[in-house]
Amino acid sequence: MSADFNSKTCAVIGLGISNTPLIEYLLEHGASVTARDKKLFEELPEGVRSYEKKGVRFICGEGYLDGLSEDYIFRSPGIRFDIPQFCRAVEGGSVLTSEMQLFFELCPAKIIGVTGSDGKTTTTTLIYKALCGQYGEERVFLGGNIGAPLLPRLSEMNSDSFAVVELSSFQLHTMTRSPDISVITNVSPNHLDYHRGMDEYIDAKKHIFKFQKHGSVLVLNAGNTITASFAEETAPGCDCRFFCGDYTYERDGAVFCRGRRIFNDSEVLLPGKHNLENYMAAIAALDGLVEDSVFEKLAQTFGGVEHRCEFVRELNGVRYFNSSIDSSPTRTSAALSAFKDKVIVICGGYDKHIPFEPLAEPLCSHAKTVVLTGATAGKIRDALVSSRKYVNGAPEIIEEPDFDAAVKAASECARPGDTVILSPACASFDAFKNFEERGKRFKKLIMEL
Ligand code: UMA
Repeated sequence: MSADFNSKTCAVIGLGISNTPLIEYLLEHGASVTARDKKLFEELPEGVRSYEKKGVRFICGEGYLDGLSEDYIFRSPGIRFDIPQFCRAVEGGSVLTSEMQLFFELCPAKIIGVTGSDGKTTTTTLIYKALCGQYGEERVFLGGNIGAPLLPRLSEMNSDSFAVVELSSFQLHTMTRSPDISVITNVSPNHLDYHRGMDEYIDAKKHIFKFQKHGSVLVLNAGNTITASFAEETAPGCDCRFFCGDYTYERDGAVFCRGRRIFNDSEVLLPGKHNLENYMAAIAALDGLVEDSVFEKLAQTFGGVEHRCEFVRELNGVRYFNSSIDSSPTRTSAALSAFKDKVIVICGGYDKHIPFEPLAEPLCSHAKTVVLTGATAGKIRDALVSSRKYVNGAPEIIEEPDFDAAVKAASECARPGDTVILSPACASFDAFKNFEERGKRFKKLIMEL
Protein backbone atom coordinates (compact mmCIF):
# COMPACT_ATOMS: atom_id res chain seq x y z
CA MET A 1 0.00 0.00 0.00
CA SER A 2 1.24 3.50 -0.70
CA ALA A 3 0.05 6.68 0.94
CA ASP A 4 -1.61 7.72 -2.33
CA PHE A 5 -5.28 6.75 -2.45
CA ASN A 6 -6.14 9.08 -5.34
CA SER A 7 -9.10 7.74 -7.31
CA LYS A 8 -9.27 4.67 -5.05
CA THR A 9 -12.38 3.55 -3.24
CA CYS A 10 -11.98 2.56 0.41
CA ALA A 11 -14.44 0.90 2.80
CA VAL A 12 -13.82 1.64 6.48
CA ILE A 13 -15.60 -1.05 8.49
CA GLY A 14 -16.29 -0.50 12.18
CA LEU A 15 -16.21 3.16 13.16
CA GLY A 16 -14.54 3.04 16.58
CA ILE A 17 -11.26 4.25 18.03
CA SER A 18 -8.96 2.72 15.38
CA ASN A 19 -10.91 3.56 12.29
CA THR A 20 -12.29 7.05 12.87
CA PRO A 21 -8.96 8.86 12.34
CA LEU A 22 -8.37 6.55 9.38
CA ILE A 23 -11.32 8.18 7.57
CA GLU A 24 -9.62 11.57 7.92
CA TYR A 25 -6.32 10.13 6.67
CA LEU A 26 -7.90 8.49 3.62
CA LEU A 27 -9.83 11.64 2.70
CA GLU A 28 -6.65 13.72 2.96
CA HIS A 29 -4.92 11.25 0.64
CA GLY A 30 -7.47 11.36 -2.13
CA ALA A 31 -9.70 8.36 -1.42
CA SER A 32 -13.41 8.08 -1.93
CA VAL A 33 -14.59 6.65 1.40
CA THR A 34 -17.55 4.48 2.40
CA ALA A 35 -17.98 4.20 6.19
CA ARG A 36 -19.79 1.10 7.40
CA ASP A 37 -20.92 0.07 10.88
CA LYS A 38 -23.45 -2.34 12.30
CA LYS A 39 -24.77 0.48 14.49
CA LEU A 40 -27.44 2.79 13.13
CA PHE A 41 -26.17 6.12 11.79
CA GLU A 42 -27.93 7.96 14.66
CA GLU A 43 -26.07 5.78 17.19
CA LEU A 44 -22.63 6.81 15.93
CA PRO A 45 -20.76 9.56 17.79
CA GLU A 46 -21.23 13.09 16.46
CA GLY A 47 -17.54 13.24 15.45
CA VAL A 48 -17.99 10.24 13.15
CA ARG A 49 -21.29 11.45 11.66
CA SER A 50 -19.69 14.79 10.78
CA TYR A 51 -17.72 13.07 8.00
CA GLU A 52 -20.94 12.90 6.00
CA LYS A 53 -20.49 16.61 5.28
CA LYS A 54 -17.01 15.85 3.91
CA GLY A 55 -18.42 13.50 1.30
CA VAL A 56 -18.15 10.16 3.13
CA ARG A 57 -20.95 7.74 2.25
CA PHE A 58 -22.41 5.93 5.29
CA ILE A 59 -23.88 2.42 5.16
CA CYS A 60 -25.11 1.55 8.64
CA GLY A 61 -27.21 -0.96 10.52
CA GLU A 62 -28.38 -4.28 9.18
CA GLY A 63 -26.93 -4.84 5.71
CA TYR A 64 -23.93 -2.60 6.42
CA LEU A 65 -21.68 -5.06 4.56
CA ASP A 66 -23.90 -5.34 1.47
CA GLY A 67 -22.27 -4.68 -1.88
CA LEU A 68 -18.78 -4.63 -0.45
CA SER A 69 -16.44 -4.21 -3.45
CA GLU A 70 -14.25 -1.18 -2.72
CA ASP A 71 -10.57 -1.30 -3.79
CA TYR A 72 -9.44 -1.36 -0.15
CA ILE A 73 -11.37 -2.72 2.83
CA PHE A 74 -10.13 -1.60 6.25
CA ARG A 75 -11.48 -3.92 8.94
CA SER A 76 -11.73 -3.00 12.61
CA PRO A 77 -9.75 -5.36 14.90
CA GLY A 78 -12.90 -6.80 16.49
CA ILE A 79 -14.30 -8.10 13.16
CA ARG A 80 -12.96 -11.42 11.89
CA PHE A 81 -11.12 -11.41 8.57
CA ASP A 82 -12.90 -14.45 7.14
CA ILE A 83 -16.57 -13.51 7.24
CA PRO A 84 -18.32 -14.38 3.94
CA GLN A 85 -18.72 -10.73 2.87
CA PHE A 86 -14.94 -10.15 3.13
CA CYS A 87 -14.12 -13.43 1.35
CA ARG A 88 -16.41 -12.54 -1.56
CA ALA A 89 -14.95 -9.04 -1.87
CA VAL A 90 -11.38 -10.37 -1.85
CA GLU A 91 -12.28 -12.92 -4.56
CA GLY A 92 -13.59 -9.98 -6.56
CA GLY A 93 -10.25 -8.14 -6.27
CA SER A 94 -10.60 -6.00 -3.12
CA VAL A 95 -7.59 -5.72 -0.79
CA LEU A 96 -8.52 -6.56 2.83
CA THR A 97 -6.33 -4.59 5.22
CA SER A 98 -6.38 -2.54 8.43
CA GLU A 99 -5.37 0.76 9.96
CA MET A 100 -2.47 -0.95 11.77
CA GLN A 101 -1.18 -2.59 8.56
CA LEU A 102 -1.21 0.81 6.82
CA PHE A 103 0.60 2.38 9.77
CA PHE A 104 3.32 -0.30 9.65
CA GLU A 105 3.78 0.15 5.90
CA LEU A 106 4.19 3.91 6.12
CA CYS A 107 5.93 4.35 9.48
CA PRO A 108 9.47 5.83 9.18
CA ALA A 109 10.18 5.22 12.90
CA LYS A 110 11.71 2.17 14.57
CA ILE A 111 8.70 0.10 15.63
CA ILE A 112 8.68 -1.74 18.93
CA GLY A 113 5.67 -4.05 19.20
CA VAL A 114 4.39 -5.82 22.29
CA THR A 115 1.85 -8.61 22.45
CA GLY A 116 0.93 -11.32 24.95
CA SER A 117 -2.03 -12.64 26.89
CA ASP A 118 -1.13 -10.75 30.09
CA GLY A 119 1.08 -7.80 30.91
CA LYS A 120 1.18 -6.22 27.48
CA THR A 121 -0.12 -2.81 28.51
CA THR A 122 2.34 -2.51 31.40
CA THR A 123 5.27 -3.77 29.32
CA THR A 124 4.37 -1.42 26.45
CA THR A 125 4.20 1.46 28.93
CA LEU A 126 7.56 0.54 30.52
CA ILE A 127 9.21 0.50 27.09
CA TYR A 128 7.63 3.83 26.23
CA LYS A 129 8.71 5.44 29.52
CA ALA A 130 12.26 4.09 29.28
CA LEU A 131 12.65 5.44 25.73
CA CYS A 132 11.26 8.81 26.84
CA GLY A 133 13.78 8.82 29.71
CA GLN A 134 16.63 8.19 27.28
CA TYR A 135 15.61 10.19 24.18
CA GLY A 136 12.92 12.68 25.31
CA GLU A 137 9.18 12.54 24.78
CA GLU A 138 9.17 14.21 21.37
CA ARG A 139 10.94 11.25 19.76
CA VAL A 140 8.71 8.53 21.22
CA PHE A 141 5.12 7.63 20.27
CA LEU A 142 2.78 5.28 22.14
CA GLY A 143 -0.32 3.61 20.72
CA GLY A 144 -2.15 0.61 19.29
CA ASN A 145 -4.41 -1.64 21.36
CA ILE A 146 -3.54 0.51 24.37
CA GLY A 147 -6.19 2.87 22.98
CA ALA A 148 -4.44 5.48 20.82
CA PRO A 149 -4.26 5.14 17.04
CA LEU A 150 -0.85 6.11 15.63
CA LEU A 151 -1.77 6.75 12.00
CA PRO A 152 -2.76 10.40 12.67
CA ARG A 153 0.70 11.02 14.16
CA LEU A 154 2.69 9.68 11.18
CA SER A 155 3.62 13.17 9.99
CA GLU A 156 5.36 13.89 13.33
CA MET A 157 7.62 10.82 13.00
CA ASN A 158 10.96 10.36 11.25
CA SER A 159 13.73 7.76 11.20
CA ASP A 160 14.99 8.95 14.62
CA SER A 161 11.61 8.32 16.25
CA PHE A 162 10.35 5.26 18.11
CA ALA A 163 6.79 3.95 17.81
CA VAL A 164 5.86 1.74 20.75
CA VAL A 165 2.80 -0.28 19.80
CA GLU A 166 0.64 -2.64 21.85
CA LEU A 167 -0.72 -5.28 19.47
CA SER A 168 -3.68 -7.59 20.11
CA SER A 169 -4.16 -10.95 18.43
CA PHE A 170 -7.13 -9.35 16.63
CA GLN A 171 -4.78 -6.82 15.04
CA LEU A 172 -1.91 -9.23 14.40
CA HIS A 173 -4.07 -11.89 12.79
CA THR A 174 -3.90 -10.42 9.28
CA MET A 175 -0.70 -8.36 9.53
CA THR A 176 2.03 -9.01 6.97
CA ARG A 177 4.61 -6.74 8.60
CA SER A 178 6.40 -7.25 11.91
CA PRO A 179 8.02 -4.68 14.23
CA ASP A 180 11.80 -4.06 14.34
CA ILE A 181 11.73 -5.14 17.97
CA SER A 182 8.99 -7.60 18.98
CA VAL A 183 8.09 -8.67 22.49
CA ILE A 184 5.79 -11.52 23.48
CA THR A 185 5.13 -11.39 27.22
CA ASN A 186 3.41 -14.81 27.44
CA VAL A 187 0.64 -16.80 25.77
CA SER A 188 -2.17 -18.52 27.64
CA PRO A 189 -5.77 -19.29 26.64
CA ASN A 190 -7.62 -16.04 25.89
CA HIS A 191 -10.18 -14.65 23.41
CA LEU A 192 -11.37 -18.12 22.53
CA ASP A 193 -14.77 -16.61 21.76
CA TYR A 194 -13.17 -14.76 18.82
CA HIS A 195 -10.49 -17.17 17.65
CA ARG A 196 -11.43 -20.60 16.30
CA GLY A 197 -9.23 -22.27 18.87
CA MET A 198 -5.95 -22.06 20.70
CA ASP A 199 -3.95 -22.87 17.53
CA GLU A 200 -5.41 -19.92 15.69
CA TYR A 201 -4.81 -17.62 18.67
CA ILE A 202 -1.14 -18.73 18.88
CA ASP A 203 -0.76 -18.35 15.14
CA ALA A 204 -2.09 -14.78 15.30
CA LYS A 205 0.46 -13.94 18.00
CA LYS A 206 3.26 -15.33 15.83
CA HIS A 207 2.63 -12.61 13.27
CA ILE A 208 4.54 -10.27 15.54
CA PHE A 209 7.78 -11.95 14.41
CA LYS A 210 6.80 -13.91 11.28
CA PHE A 211 7.79 -11.08 8.94
CA GLN A 212 10.82 -9.80 10.83
CA LYS A 213 13.92 -8.94 8.84
CA HIS A 214 17.61 -9.67 9.36
CA GLY A 215 18.80 -7.68 12.39
CA SER A 216 15.42 -7.52 14.11
CA VAL A 217 15.06 -8.33 17.79
CA LEU A 218 12.60 -10.84 19.25
CA VAL A 219 12.06 -11.01 23.01
CA LEU A 220 10.50 -14.19 24.36
CA ASN A 221 9.55 -15.47 27.80
CA ALA A 222 11.76 -18.44 28.70
CA GLY A 223 9.35 -19.32 31.50
CA ASN A 224 6.35 -19.74 29.21
CA THR A 225 6.42 -22.98 27.23
CA ILE A 226 4.36 -21.75 24.31
CA THR A 227 6.37 -18.57 23.69
CA ALA A 228 9.76 -20.20 24.35
CA SER A 229 9.06 -22.64 21.52
CA PHE A 230 8.73 -19.72 19.07
CA ALA A 231 12.53 -19.36 19.12
CA GLU A 232 12.80 -22.21 16.60
CA GLU A 233 10.76 -20.24 14.08
CA THR A 234 12.60 -16.91 14.05
CA ALA A 235 13.78 -15.24 10.84
CA PRO A 236 17.43 -15.74 9.80
CA GLY A 237 19.64 -13.13 11.47
CA CYS A 238 17.03 -12.26 14.07
CA ASP A 239 18.41 -11.58 17.55
CA CYS A 240 16.28 -13.74 19.87
CA ARG A 241 16.51 -12.71 23.54
CA PHE A 242 14.98 -14.57 26.48
CA PHE A 243 13.64 -12.78 29.53
CA CYS A 244 13.25 -14.85 32.70
CA GLY A 245 16.02 -16.73 30.91
CA ASP A 246 19.64 -16.13 29.91
CA TYR A 247 19.27 -12.54 28.68
CA THR A 248 17.44 -10.91 31.57
CA TYR A 249 16.84 -12.76 34.82
CA GLU A 250 16.28 -12.41 38.54
CA ARG A 251 18.99 -13.59 40.93
CA ASP A 252 19.67 -12.94 44.63
CA GLY A 253 16.87 -10.40 44.88
CA ALA A 254 17.95 -8.34 41.88
CA VAL A 255 17.23 -8.07 38.16
CA PHE A 256 20.15 -8.64 35.79
CA CYS A 257 20.74 -8.15 32.08
CA ARG A 258 23.54 -10.31 30.69
CA GLY A 259 25.53 -10.20 33.92
CA ARG A 260 24.85 -6.50 34.70
CA ARG A 261 22.81 -5.76 37.83
CA ILE A 262 20.04 -3.32 36.84
CA PHE A 263 18.16 -2.86 40.14
CA ASN A 264 17.20 -4.70 43.31
CA ASP A 265 13.68 -6.16 43.46
CA SER A 266 13.05 -4.12 46.60
CA GLU A 267 13.57 -0.86 44.66
CA VAL A 268 10.66 -1.59 42.31
CA LEU A 269 7.54 0.42 43.10
CA LEU A 270 5.21 -1.82 41.06
CA PRO A 271 4.14 -4.78 43.18
CA GLY A 272 4.32 -8.43 42.20
CA LYS A 273 6.50 -10.95 40.44
CA HIS A 274 4.60 -10.44 37.19
CA ASN A 275 5.74 -6.80 37.15
CA LEU A 276 9.37 -7.87 37.57
CA GLU A 277 8.79 -10.05 34.50
CA ASN A 278 7.38 -7.07 32.63
CA TYR A 279 10.54 -5.13 33.52
CA MET A 280 12.75 -8.01 32.37
CA ALA A 281 10.92 -8.10 29.03
CA ALA A 282 11.30 -4.33 28.57
CA ILE A 283 14.99 -4.35 29.55
CA ALA A 284 15.73 -7.19 27.12
CA ALA A 285 13.91 -5.32 24.34
CA LEU A 286 15.84 -2.09 24.87
CA ASP A 287 19.29 -3.45 25.73
CA GLY A 288 21.74 -1.35 23.72
CA LEU A 289 19.22 1.47 23.25
CA VAL A 290 18.54 2.58 26.82
CA GLU A 291 21.08 2.91 29.63
CA ASP A 292 20.67 0.72 32.71
CA SER A 293 20.40 3.79 34.95
CA VAL A 294 17.21 4.88 33.11
CA PHE A 295 15.59 1.57 34.07
CA GLU A 296 16.80 1.86 37.64
CA LYS A 297 15.20 5.31 37.96
CA LEU A 298 12.02 4.10 36.25
CA ALA A 299 11.71 1.17 38.66
CA GLN A 300 12.00 3.54 41.63
CA THR A 301 9.49 6.09 40.33
CA PHE A 302 6.94 4.45 38.02
CA GLY A 303 3.73 3.76 39.96
CA GLY A 304 1.99 1.88 37.14
CA VAL A 305 -0.58 2.42 34.46
CA GLU A 306 -3.50 4.44 35.83
CA HIS A 307 -6.13 2.27 37.59
CA ARG A 308 -4.11 -1.00 37.20
CA CYS A 309 -2.53 -1.72 40.55
CA GLU A 310 -1.47 1.92 40.43
CA PHE A 311 0.55 3.12 43.41
CA VAL A 312 -1.21 6.19 44.89
CA ARG A 313 0.77 7.18 47.98
CA GLU A 314 2.34 6.02 51.22
CA LEU A 315 0.95 7.61 54.38
CA ASN A 316 1.94 6.68 57.94
CA GLY A 317 3.58 3.50 56.64
CA VAL A 318 0.44 2.43 54.72
CA ARG A 319 0.71 1.96 50.94
CA TYR A 320 -2.40 2.70 48.84
CA PHE A 321 -3.07 1.18 45.40
CA ASN A 322 -5.82 1.94 42.88
CA SER A 323 -6.88 -1.01 40.74
CA SER A 324 -10.28 0.31 39.72
CA ILE A 325 -9.98 -1.50 36.35
CA ASP A 326 -10.54 -4.81 38.19
CA SER A 327 -14.18 -5.24 37.25
CA SER A 328 -14.34 -9.03 37.57
CA PRO A 329 -13.44 -11.61 40.23
CA THR A 330 -10.57 -12.96 38.06
CA ARG A 331 -8.95 -9.53 37.78
CA THR A 332 -9.25 -8.94 41.51
CA SER A 333 -7.80 -12.35 42.19
CA ALA A 334 -4.80 -11.57 39.93
CA ALA A 335 -4.30 -8.15 41.55
CA LEU A 336 -4.34 -9.56 45.08
CA SER A 337 -1.80 -12.23 44.24
CA ALA A 338 0.71 -9.47 43.35
CA PHE A 339 1.13 -8.70 47.05
CA LYS A 340 3.33 -10.78 49.33
CA ASP A 341 1.49 -9.87 52.54
CA LYS A 342 -2.22 -9.89 53.25
CA VAL A 343 -3.95 -6.66 52.22
CA ILE A 344 -6.99 -4.57 53.04
CA VAL A 345 -9.15 -4.67 49.93
CA ILE A 346 -12.17 -2.61 48.93
CA CYS A 347 -14.60 -4.70 46.85
CA GLY A 348 -18.08 -4.34 45.40
CA GLY A 349 -19.97 -2.28 42.87
CA TYR A 350 -22.47 -2.72 40.07
CA ASP A 351 -24.22 -6.10 39.82
CA LYS A 352 -23.45 -7.87 36.50
CA HIS A 353 -25.04 -11.05 37.92
CA ILE A 354 -21.80 -12.97 37.87
CA PRO A 355 -21.07 -15.48 40.64
CA PHE A 356 -18.75 -14.36 43.46
CA GLU A 357 -17.90 -17.86 44.74
CA PRO A 358 -14.59 -17.84 42.75
CA LEU A 359 -13.62 -14.67 44.62
CA ALA A 360 -13.99 -16.19 48.09
CA GLU A 361 -10.80 -18.24 48.07
CA PRO A 362 -8.49 -15.46 46.81
CA LEU A 363 -9.99 -13.11 49.40
CA CYS A 364 -9.38 -15.64 52.18
CA SER A 365 -5.80 -16.24 51.02
CA HIS A 366 -4.73 -12.66 50.30
CA ALA A 367 -6.87 -10.31 52.41
CA LYS A 368 -6.77 -9.52 56.12
CA THR A 369 -9.77 -7.18 55.80
CA VAL A 370 -12.42 -6.94 53.09
CA VAL A 371 -14.35 -3.67 52.96
CA LEU A 372 -17.55 -4.25 51.01
CA THR A 373 -19.47 -1.49 49.28
CA GLY A 374 -21.94 -0.89 46.45
CA ALA A 375 -24.75 -3.00 45.04
CA THR A 376 -22.92 -6.33 45.29
CA ALA A 377 -21.71 -6.01 48.92
CA GLY A 378 -24.25 -8.55 50.21
CA LYS A 379 -23.56 -11.09 47.47
CA ILE A 380 -19.80 -10.96 48.05
CA ARG A 381 -20.30 -11.29 51.84
CA ASP A 382 -22.53 -14.35 51.33
CA ALA A 383 -20.01 -16.00 49.00
CA LEU A 384 -17.17 -15.25 51.40
CA VAL A 385 -18.77 -16.53 54.61
CA SER A 386 -19.97 -19.73 52.96
CA SER A 387 -16.50 -20.59 51.65
CA ARG A 388 -14.75 -23.46 53.46
CA LYS A 389 -11.62 -21.28 53.53
CA TYR A 390 -13.40 -18.72 55.69
CA VAL A 391 -12.45 -19.75 59.21
CA ASN A 392 -12.57 -17.99 62.57
CA GLY A 393 -13.96 -14.80 61.09
CA ALA A 394 -10.95 -14.19 58.84
CA PRO A 395 -10.72 -12.12 56.78
CA GLU A 396 -12.49 -9.43 58.75
CA ILE A 397 -15.51 -8.06 56.85
CA ILE A 398 -16.60 -4.42 57.02
CA GLU A 399 -19.68 -3.23 55.13
CA GLU A 400 -20.09 0.40 54.08
CA PRO A 401 -22.71 0.93 51.35
CA ASP A 402 -21.32 4.37 50.50
CA PHE A 403 -18.07 4.38 48.48
CA ASP A 404 -16.46 7.32 50.31
CA ALA A 405 -17.29 5.79 53.69
CA ALA A 406 -15.78 2.47 52.55
CA VAL A 407 -12.51 4.17 51.60
CA LYS A 408 -12.45 5.95 54.96
CA ALA A 409 -13.12 2.67 56.81
CA ALA A 410 -10.29 0.95 54.93
CA SER A 411 -7.81 3.68 55.84
CA GLU A 412 -8.92 3.70 59.48
CA CYS A 413 -8.27 0.02 59.99
CA ALA A 414 -4.82 0.15 58.35
CA ARG A 415 -1.66 -0.05 60.49
CA PRO A 416 1.94 0.82 59.49
CA GLY A 417 3.20 -1.79 57.00
CA ASP A 418 -0.30 -2.46 55.62
CA THR A 419 -1.44 -2.18 52.02
CA VAL A 420 -4.87 -0.85 51.05
CA ILE A 421 -6.11 -1.62 47.54
CA LEU A 422 -9.24 -0.69 45.63
CA SER A 423 -9.94 -3.80 43.54
CA PRO A 424 -13.73 -3.94 43.23
CA ALA A 425 -14.25 -7.21 41.26
CA CYS A 426 -17.31 -5.40 39.86
CA ALA A 427 -18.13 -2.72 37.32
CA SER A 428 -18.72 0.78 38.63
CA PHE A 429 -22.05 1.75 37.10
CA ASP A 430 -23.98 1.59 40.39
CA ALA A 431 -22.26 4.78 41.56
CA PHE A 432 -19.96 6.05 38.79
CA LYS A 433 -19.88 6.74 35.05
CA ASN A 434 -17.03 4.28 34.52
CA PHE A 435 -14.04 2.68 36.25
CA GLU A 436 -11.87 5.73 35.53
CA GLU A 437 -14.21 8.01 37.49
CA ARG A 438 -14.25 5.50 40.37
CA GLY A 439 -10.43 5.27 40.40
CA LYS A 440 -10.02 9.05 40.32
CA ARG A 441 -12.48 9.43 43.21
CA PHE A 442 -10.50 6.86 45.20
CA LYS A 443 -7.21 8.67 44.53
CA LYS A 444 -8.73 12.01 45.51
CA LEU A 445 -9.98 10.59 48.82
CA ILE A 446 -6.60 9.01 49.53
CA MET A 447 -4.69 12.21 48.73
CA GLU A 448 -7.00 14.12 51.12
CA LEU A 449 -6.32 11.78 54.07
N1 UMA B 1 -18.46 -3.22 14.69
C1 UMA B 1 -19.14 -3.62 13.53
N2 UMA B 1 -19.23 -4.95 13.27
C2 UMA B 1 -18.70 -5.90 14.10
C3 UMA B 1 -18.02 -5.48 15.26
C4 UMA B 1 -17.90 -4.14 15.53
O1 UMA B 1 -19.62 -2.79 12.79
O2 UMA B 1 -18.81 -7.09 13.79
C5 UMA B 1 -18.35 -1.80 14.98
C6 UMA B 1 -18.89 -1.38 16.33
O3 UMA B 1 -20.26 -1.08 16.24
C7 UMA B 1 -18.04 -0.15 16.68
C8 UMA B 1 -16.79 -0.33 15.82
O4 UMA B 1 -16.99 -1.48 15.04
O5 UMA B 1 -18.72 1.02 16.32
C9 UMA B 1 -15.46 -0.47 16.51
O6 UMA B 1 -15.52 -1.25 17.63
P1 UMA B 1 -14.30 -2.03 18.31
O7 UMA B 1 -14.46 -1.87 19.76
O8 UMA B 1 -14.22 -3.38 17.74
O9 UMA B 1 -12.96 -1.29 17.81
P2 UMA B 1 -12.21 0.05 18.25
O10 UMA B 1 -13.09 1.01 18.95
O11 UMA B 1 -11.50 0.53 17.05
O12 UMA B 1 -11.19 -0.48 19.35
C10 UMA B 1 -10.10 -1.30 18.91
C11 UMA B 1 -9.81 -2.33 19.96
N3 UMA B 1 -10.98 -3.16 20.16
C12 UMA B 1 -10.98 -4.46 19.85
O13 UMA B 1 -10.02 -5.03 19.43
C13 UMA B 1 -12.27 -5.20 20.08
C14 UMA B 1 -9.38 -1.66 21.26
O14 UMA B 1 -8.96 -2.64 22.17
C15 UMA B 1 -8.20 -0.77 20.97
O15 UMA B 1 -7.85 -0.05 22.14
C16 UMA B 1 -8.53 0.21 19.87
O16 UMA B 1 -8.96 -0.51 18.69
C17 UMA B 1 -7.31 1.04 19.45
O17 UMA B 1 -6.41 0.25 18.74
C18 UMA B 1 -9.86 -2.95 23.23
C19 UMA B 1 -9.80 -4.43 23.53
O18 UMA B 1 -10.64 -4.92 24.27
C20 UMA B 1 -9.49 -2.17 24.48
N4 UMA B 1 -8.84 -5.18 22.99
C21 UMA B 1 -8.70 -6.58 23.27
C22 UMA B 1 -7.84 -6.80 24.49
O19 UMA B 1 -7.04 -5.92 24.83
O20 UMA B 1 -7.94 -7.87 25.11
C23 UMA B 1 -8.06 -7.26 22.06
